[in-house]
Amino acid sequence: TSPKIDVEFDQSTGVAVMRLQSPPVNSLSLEFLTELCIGVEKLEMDKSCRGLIITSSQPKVFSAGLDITEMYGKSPERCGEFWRAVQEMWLKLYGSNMITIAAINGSSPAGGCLMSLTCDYRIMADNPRYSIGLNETQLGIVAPFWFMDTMKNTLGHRTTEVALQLGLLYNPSEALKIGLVDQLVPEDQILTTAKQTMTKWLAIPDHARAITKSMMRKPTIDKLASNRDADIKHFVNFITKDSIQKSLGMYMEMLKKRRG
Ligand code: CO8
Repeated sequence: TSPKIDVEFDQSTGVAVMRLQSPPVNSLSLEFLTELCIGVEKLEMDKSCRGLIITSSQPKVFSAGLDITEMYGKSPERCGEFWRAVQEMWLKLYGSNMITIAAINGSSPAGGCLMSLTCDYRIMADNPRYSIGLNETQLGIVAPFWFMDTMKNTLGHRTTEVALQLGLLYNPSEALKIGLVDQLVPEDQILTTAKQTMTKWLAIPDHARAITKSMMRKPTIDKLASNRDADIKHFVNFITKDSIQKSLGMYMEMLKKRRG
């Protein structure tokens, strides 16, 4: 199968651009997550790489979030393996020493929003058709504590509480207003803006910046890192329940119908 991630590393700037290219909607399957983690790990180990820009090569969509088919009708073992990969992605990105910028050039629900939230800075295309948010409750599922924590660290408690209970998806200007993204630009300027922003962040002594980032995020990361097995068990128990499987099935039907 063709690679789901394209990484272009510019030695002269120390900045890598990672393009998500898993048609149609960059949903996060086990295979996709595994590739993504390997890609990030490689860059992380390369001391000459200081910055990472994440964007999508699919039209209209940054990432549709977790691949729902990975959570529907699968064995508990497979669900567990999948969830470990989701954890791994979050731990790698949220804990990255690199400067990370999300260039959100399309819709970014649920896991796509989570991926954006792990970055240091978010730039979104100002297309009112695009939306971003943690919409889990709309699928009848519950965002795990570390999804919640990541959003809370960005938006604060009150806004997160409302956003999560209602499973709100925000258009770009709403997202900017609540701080879910940091900047809106016309879509064709998203990558140049991300590179310009990166230049500003690169001007700060790397060691001081990276330690500061790590100090800010460590308590949140430790909470999952020291509880991974319990979190997997909890996920598998939850997702394999008949009632939850039924909700997911209905949601997938709705996605397909909406299309026709
Ligand atoms: N997983 C699998 N397939 C998907 C997903 C997905 N997340 N999203 C879309 N698809 C499929 C569609 O079913 C459709 O398939 P088909 O061609 O067979 O009909 C195809 O991709 C294209 O989708 P659309 O026609 O809808 O494409 P659009 O460009 O119109 O819209 C969107 C793109 C906005 C991304 C839209 O597809 C959408 O809203 N998708 C659903 C996104 C979503 O709700 N994701 C939530 C995933 S759950 C998650 O990430 C966190 C779960 C935490 C678990 C906690 C449990 C304890």
